[in-house]
Amino acid sequence: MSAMQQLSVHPEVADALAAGRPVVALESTIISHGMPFPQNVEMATEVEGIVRANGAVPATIAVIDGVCLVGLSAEQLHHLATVGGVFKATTRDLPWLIAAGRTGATTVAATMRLAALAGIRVFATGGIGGVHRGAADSFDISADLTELGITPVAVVSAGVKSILDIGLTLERLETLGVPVVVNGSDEFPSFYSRTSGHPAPRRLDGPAELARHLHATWDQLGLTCGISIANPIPATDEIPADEISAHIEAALVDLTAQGIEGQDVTPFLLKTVVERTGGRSLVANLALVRNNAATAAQIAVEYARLRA
Ligand code: PSU
Ligand code: MN
Repeated sequence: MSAMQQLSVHPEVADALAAGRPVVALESTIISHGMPFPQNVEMATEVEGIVRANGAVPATIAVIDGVCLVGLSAEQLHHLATVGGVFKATTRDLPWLIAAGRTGATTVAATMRLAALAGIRVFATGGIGGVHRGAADSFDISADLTELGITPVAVVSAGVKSILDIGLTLERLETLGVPVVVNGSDEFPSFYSRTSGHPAPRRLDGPAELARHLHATWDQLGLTCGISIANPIPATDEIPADEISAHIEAALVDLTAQGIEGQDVTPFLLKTVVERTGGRSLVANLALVRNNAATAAQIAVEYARLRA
């Protein structure tokens, strides 16, 4: 059985791909483990609309009852946002979800892999995983980075949250051969803030230039890696780095105190930061996801033009 047979591609998405029209993949861990209900389902629905308004077809990716879905119906999206016991799934979890017939929300890594299998090249999310602080002892490095090294999908994010070690994450991406390009800024952004103290590894300005990078990477050079596109949060929505850092430090203390480990680490930190900022971080999170969805759709439109 081929990989494609375990993949259920929504007809609208399949039609767009067959015709070479732009499609943008969206992840589902942000829905089930990244934001509380009902903001999660509102965000997911709104973001699909933003992708459409910018000329591309949205394809939210998840696994329901062992079937890998590329493009969800409104009912499936609501199911995923509300039902209990949804597994957080990275790439290595996909075979288990299929074999056991279970339901899982896909991380950046698993979403990239399923998107690539379906033929989707552009993906919008909030933030990517990376090298955790203290990774020298915990070895905790997100499989998102591994996937970026081997799977040809461009991931538009707002950079890396300082719950992670941003400098080590950038080092790891360099080692893995992943291009890291910041859209319209000379500094790598840190999710809530436009700044991080780390310079942009590379900079390009706007969707047309970014689409040329996708074209050069895959079509002209034949590289097989992913691309990390960091899209800084709009200035009007940002939370200054020094304001958010106290909350992040406190969340990290909570993490250690409660002995949270493994794949629960990132969801715990995301939830704790939301609680500690009294929801302010959620407002910024929503704003940057909207911004990334628009940018990703514009890149997908320009890239489809280059390949036509
Ligand atoms: N960072 C965020 N928001 C998120 C995530 C990370 O700011 O929702 C989610 C994404 O799905 C990402 C995953 O792929 O967490 C990474 O988890 P881990 O660190 O366990 O690899
Ligand atoms: Mn981890």
